[in-house]
Amino acid sequence: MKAARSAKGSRTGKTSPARGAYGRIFGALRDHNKLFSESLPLIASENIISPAVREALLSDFGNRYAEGWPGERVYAGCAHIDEVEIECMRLAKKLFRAEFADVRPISGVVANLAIYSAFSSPGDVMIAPSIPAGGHISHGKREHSGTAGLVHGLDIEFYAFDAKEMTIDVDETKKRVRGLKKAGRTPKIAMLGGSLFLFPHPVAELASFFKSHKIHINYDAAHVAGLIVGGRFQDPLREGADTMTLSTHKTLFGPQGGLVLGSKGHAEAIKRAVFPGLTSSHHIHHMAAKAVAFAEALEFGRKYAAQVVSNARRLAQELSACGFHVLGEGRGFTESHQIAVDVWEHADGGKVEASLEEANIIVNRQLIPGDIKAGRNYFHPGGIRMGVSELTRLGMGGAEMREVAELIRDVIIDKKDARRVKSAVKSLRRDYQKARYCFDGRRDAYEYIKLR
Ligand code: DSN
Repeated sequence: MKAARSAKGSRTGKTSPARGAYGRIFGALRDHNKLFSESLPLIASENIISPAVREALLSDFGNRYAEGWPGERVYAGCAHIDEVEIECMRLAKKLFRAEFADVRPISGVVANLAIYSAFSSPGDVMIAPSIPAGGHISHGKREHSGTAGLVHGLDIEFYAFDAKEMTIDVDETKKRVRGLKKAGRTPKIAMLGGSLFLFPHPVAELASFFKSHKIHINYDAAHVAGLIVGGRFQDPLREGADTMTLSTHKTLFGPQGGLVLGSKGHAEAIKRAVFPGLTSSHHIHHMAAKAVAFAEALEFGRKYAAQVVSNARRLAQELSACGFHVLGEGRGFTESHQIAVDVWEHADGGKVEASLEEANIIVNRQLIPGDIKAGRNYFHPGGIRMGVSELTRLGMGGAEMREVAELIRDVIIDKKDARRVKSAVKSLRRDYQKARYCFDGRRDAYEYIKLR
């Protein structure tokens, strides 16, 4: 009793600073879960995990090291870790129909760095999408603190982008690469895929051209991996990509983590890059949780991906009907989980993001094609981006997408009081509290689980 009291604070009953901080941390964690259970989470790079994936994340694997490859670890105690990691690799290869999978990268950025390290040297050129054309920060230039330039010393050139079609311009890109070759700067890597990603990239159209220039083709599937698995997007490894990188938690079923896929011929270079190059601990609890998420994707991925794409298209149509300028209209707005809206006529993307947040609608501002030329920057860009992966995982369908579009209109176009919209958001969310498309959905998705 005495010990318990002194752990809490002094005999005067005052709370110690440490105990106060401890309490505040748990308070914020609980509040966060509650906030997300009452919001419309529309960040395109996020999703909710199942109770089973959460359970794996809490396992003792998170306290261990397993450097190396299953069966060749440099630590003892790895028998069960090996068992799970072998299963995890088997599931990843099956899902993506790949000969080789390295499940150890701890994020999509680390997965991309593994490709840069394995297939290029500092000073080499990489061609990639610019940020307003959908590129990810890990594909970026040194002067923008992009990972490829800053960390691996790659010299980045951008694809030509067709803003009307919202995809890479094949003919102009070929011209650019020929020009680079003439200047003695043939790219070593072509990075396809990215972060603002409405329509498939022209992998098949560019693959033989790149291969004739001995350019390694990597496809960053971070955003669309779950759609690829579900057969609802393109199939980059069949279309000519040499390797594929991804994060495991956007349209896949989480947890946060990375993955590299390729053929047997790429295996040794990638393995060396991942360990010891880029990881010591590969966050083994995350690896176990990836294995669980991959099993869920194998079982439920096709149904889920079909609903995601259908929801995204419906939300885009409803937003357009509400008066928003939704990008990609000529192509039906989207073929992925994402929707991009040019909001400049209402306010800059940063302000729109903040106004929606007041009503518990969570989106992110987005640089869109034309923004840089117009002098806009990331804090005040012309667009916002939304994704429907999480709402779909919660079981929402077309009718709910219409309600979501109308709530966004209420805030941004009709300028209704955010508090009234927030209460409508909360009531829409009331019936959608469990992660669907999983084996065991007993607990609510955002339930705060107290172990103390
Ligand atoms: N930056 C994240 C995004 O696309 O939202 C992903 O890493």
